[in-house]
Amino acid sequence: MTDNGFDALPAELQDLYLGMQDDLYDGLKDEVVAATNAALNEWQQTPGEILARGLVAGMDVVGEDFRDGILFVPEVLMAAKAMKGAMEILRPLLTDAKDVQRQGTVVIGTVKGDIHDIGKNLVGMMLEGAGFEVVNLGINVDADQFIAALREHNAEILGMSALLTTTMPYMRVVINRLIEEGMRGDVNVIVGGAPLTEAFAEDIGADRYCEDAAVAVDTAKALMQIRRGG
Ligand code: B1M
Repeated sequence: MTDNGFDALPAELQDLYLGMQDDLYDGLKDEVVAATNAALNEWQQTPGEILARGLVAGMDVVGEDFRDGILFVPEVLMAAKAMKGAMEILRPLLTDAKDVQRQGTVVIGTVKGDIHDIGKNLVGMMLEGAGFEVVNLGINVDADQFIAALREHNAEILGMSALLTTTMPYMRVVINRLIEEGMRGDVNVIVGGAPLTEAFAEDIGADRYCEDAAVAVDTAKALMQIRRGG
């Protein structure tokens, strides 16, 4: 989701994106939605470009100021609502899997104790758009819920998200439960979220760490390919 093309954009489009970032910061949902529509319809920007240049870039600033004590939970919640409003506009574009080869089923959720869901939902939408059946269990999901959903949907892939250093260790609990239940060999596990690293994913026994939603899609496709013996 990184974007290096911002400086090359027309000044007017740069202004649109900078305004979108400011409005997201200020939690102005209607304005962020309007700017998203303008970027799509007047500037023919792709959902990926809008996310990288406007929404995720804006949320990064929110995160920095939240960390530094400049913004507080209510303000961050407003920013999150504005971002979700824009994501609803992008959802049909991201999830439209017409003419896409059907892939497998992914059960996805944010782990127990953690209520951050924007990134996880983005991953879910992009997986749907890539042809996966996505069972999104939401937030604060415990091992029992993950195991039950994997069984019910006969899913090939489990995707876990965590945004807090205090909740990421719970991923290990879920993976250990998969082993106890004799399911580990049947399910590939992908993990992601801002505080995670490749080393952490390896340490807890996940199959892959995914830095962002685009990587999650490529990784899930690659895992399906391996499962098919390709
Ligand atoms: Co929270 N929060 N928050 N927060 N919050 C962070 C994560 C934090 C880094 C902010 C900071 O201090 N700079 C910090 C965590 C510090 C740490 O643990 N190291 C933090 C904190 C401390 C907290 C609270 C504890 C604050 C408090 O109450 N004192 C609290 C915890 C609540 C809880 O979960 N129990 C809390 C609450 C909240 C809100 C509710 C206000 C709100 C969440 C609203 C919501 O999600 N519905 C919120 C928000 C919005 C953030 C920040 C600002 C933004 C997160 C976000 O949505 N980013 C965040 C700061 C930050 O991350 N920069 C912060 C945009 C999103 C697109 O990116 O989620 O990273 P992200 O997803 C990316 C990748 O990580 C990856 O792909 C996505 C798209 O490319 N990815 C995956 C994510 N999941 C994946 C799964 C995959 C693959 C890739 O496979 C399955």
